[in-house]
Amino acid sequence: MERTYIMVKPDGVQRGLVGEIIKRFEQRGYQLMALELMHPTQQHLEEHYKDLAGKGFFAGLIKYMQSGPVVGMVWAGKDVVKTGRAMLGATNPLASAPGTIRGDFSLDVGRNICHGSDSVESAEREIALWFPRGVPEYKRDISVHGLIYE
Ligand code: DAT
Ligand code: MG
Repeated sequence: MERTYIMVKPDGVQRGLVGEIIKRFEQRGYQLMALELMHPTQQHLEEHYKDLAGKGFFAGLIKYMQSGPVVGMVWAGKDVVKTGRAMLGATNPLASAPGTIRGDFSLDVGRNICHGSDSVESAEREIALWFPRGVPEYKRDISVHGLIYE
């Protein structure tokens, strides 16, 4: 099963949106594989966002991401990377459609409350970074599985 890394950012945690974000992935039919509230170091965040290291907003992004705990999650299921991004909405919340997480709960690109991996490769890299002890698989009850997948 495809996996993605979803993270509630410090603003989302402070605003009490962790449950709301979990709810949306659960009700869509995705399977929760890992979940942890974490206090990442600056170095860890710089590694997570290393592709953006040259950007003017990088320092501000890292500072914001270190302003409080984050909730990291691994979700699994059909096309979860692309669908997870669609559920999050556009990077800039003002361009996010209502009904998306960012489109329903945020306004500024620098306070967009959640992260989602942008490809299967980056998902696996991010899962290894945030859950270095590994993420064990477990089978969902076959009758539940049959109600979600044909
Ligand atoms: P996404 O989080 O949608 O994958 P990204 O990977 O390009 O977007 O950027 C990571 C985060 O960096 C993004 O969620 C918010 C911040 N960011 C991106 N572009 C920005 C900009 N132009 N100004 C300020 N912050 C920005
Ligand atoms: Mg990104």
